[in-house]
Amino acid sequence: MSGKTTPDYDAVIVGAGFSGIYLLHKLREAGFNILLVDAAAQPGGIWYWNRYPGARVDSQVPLYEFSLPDIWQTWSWTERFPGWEELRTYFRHVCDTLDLWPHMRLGTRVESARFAEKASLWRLHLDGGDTVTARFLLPALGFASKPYVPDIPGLDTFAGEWCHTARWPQEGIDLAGRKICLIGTGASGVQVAQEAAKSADRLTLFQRTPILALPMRQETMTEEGQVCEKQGYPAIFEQRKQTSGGFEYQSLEKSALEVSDEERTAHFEHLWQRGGLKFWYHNFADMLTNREANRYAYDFWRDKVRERIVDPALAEKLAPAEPPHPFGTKRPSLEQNYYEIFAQENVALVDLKETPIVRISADRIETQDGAFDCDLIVFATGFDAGRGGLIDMNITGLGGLGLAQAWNDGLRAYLGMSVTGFPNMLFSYGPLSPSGFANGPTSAEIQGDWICDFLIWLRQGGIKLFDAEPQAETTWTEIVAQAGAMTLFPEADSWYMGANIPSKKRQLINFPSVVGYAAVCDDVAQNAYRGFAT
Ligand code: NA7
Repeated sequence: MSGKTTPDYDAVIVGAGFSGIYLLHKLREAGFNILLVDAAAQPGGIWYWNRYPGARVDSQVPLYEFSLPDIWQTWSWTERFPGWEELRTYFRHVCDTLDLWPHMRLGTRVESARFAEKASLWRLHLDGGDTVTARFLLPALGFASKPYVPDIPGLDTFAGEWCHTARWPQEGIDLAGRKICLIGTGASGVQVAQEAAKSADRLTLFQRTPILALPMRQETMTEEGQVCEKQGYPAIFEQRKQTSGGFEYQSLEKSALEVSDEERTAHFEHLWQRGGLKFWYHNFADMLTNREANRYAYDFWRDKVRERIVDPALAEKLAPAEPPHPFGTKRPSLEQNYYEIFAQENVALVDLKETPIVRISADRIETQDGAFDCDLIVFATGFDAGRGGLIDMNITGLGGLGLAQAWNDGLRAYLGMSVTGFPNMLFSYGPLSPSGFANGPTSAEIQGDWICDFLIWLRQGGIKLFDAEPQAETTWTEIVAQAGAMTLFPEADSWYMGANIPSKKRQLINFPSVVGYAAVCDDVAQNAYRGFAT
């Protein structure tokens, strides 16, 4: 097979989450010969790997679903914020309805991908020994495919069980009666904590930075209710492409500083009562750009949370008087009863800023001032977001350049889709696109449509090779940095800034506007795919 110049497939997609599945559907419709490969045994992407108790999405439906009429007209949800099991079932429904199964190789990991320069095609080595070739390589790995486990001395001596939230065993772990140490209080930590608190003998939560969590306000959904609601879906799907976050709502046009105290508080209260991410995305125009405006939001959040915590010392740890970082510059997760669990006798909070972890031994976690017995350690410690999964795919471009090497000095990518020196490769939902900021399905569809149109354009022109021009790549990378510099995001040590991974370059890893991004991509397409050398 090594000398072949005709590829097995027009394109290989890697990843069966929202972006990969959408691409598969669109490219097949356009008549391309496609293979989709995923290491997971089932479609669902993030919802395959994240199956810890309590794992659920924090963008509500119908925003968090495909806008394809064949899908939403034949599907109804049971909850406004569905859990991982329902999301997995949804993905099976999508694959059944769109007849995607024959084009998918699940349970198969891409071990490496190398661009064969003479033949202008990608050669992929799969685990199990197979090799496949494709004209185009389309990684669609999501931003959170590479879990991060901190390097804590002694983990290898721990005699109990441990796992990362995104590598929860498929057979599950029974939390009842366990002594659980949970490290990390991001979105995943909050969700696990709420579930574990129900039945653990002891749940000890290790917090480095308090999460600024918002009320979810979960709702059950009925089939009859959705019949009526669905009349509004097409407008919602159209609307979500016109916003910065890919939701149906946008930030206000007003500054928090130009309204009266009463008006400001009334708007905060309105958002708080509506629940979900609205307090983050439907707030005043300058909430994420002006410290004073941001401080109003933080103070409102803090006072609301403190109403739910009786012990003042605990309140100071969970909702400090002074903000740990500007509100919303780390992802505010959604909670259901997070602040109440700490009143339970079986739940304790350890503040790692006061007493850092020193080591793990056979049956405990030791901090500077204490030791905490456990038979299960859960790492809810996040991801090497944006780049981790792509680097693990061992992608090699022109001249033997590896992607890890190409990103040595930081992430760079034209339009967040294409890296110079890696011809015929486009990633969807990758770094320097809106991915981590945006509602997943909105971003997946915008990028999926654009990639499909680009491949059609190449086919029409008989073009077999493209590469991002270095200047176009540099300019886009700078545009993302400049967009970040206009916000408060650089002030937080967040995964948005790459600051959660030791040695990762500090830079904003996502573009902060879906609608702005879509406009640039449209403009590039209108101008004969400017910035790509063909
Ligand atoms: P996140 O949001 O990255 O959260 C990771 C958490 O783990 C966070 O509280 C971190 O504290 C903590 N962490 C990370 N490293 C350590 C070490 N070494 N010691 C102690 N604590 C640590 O990941 P999630 O899985 O919760 O959520 C990821 C995204 O999925 C989320 O944003 C949504 O978009 C869905 P820190 O804040 O860095 O001090």
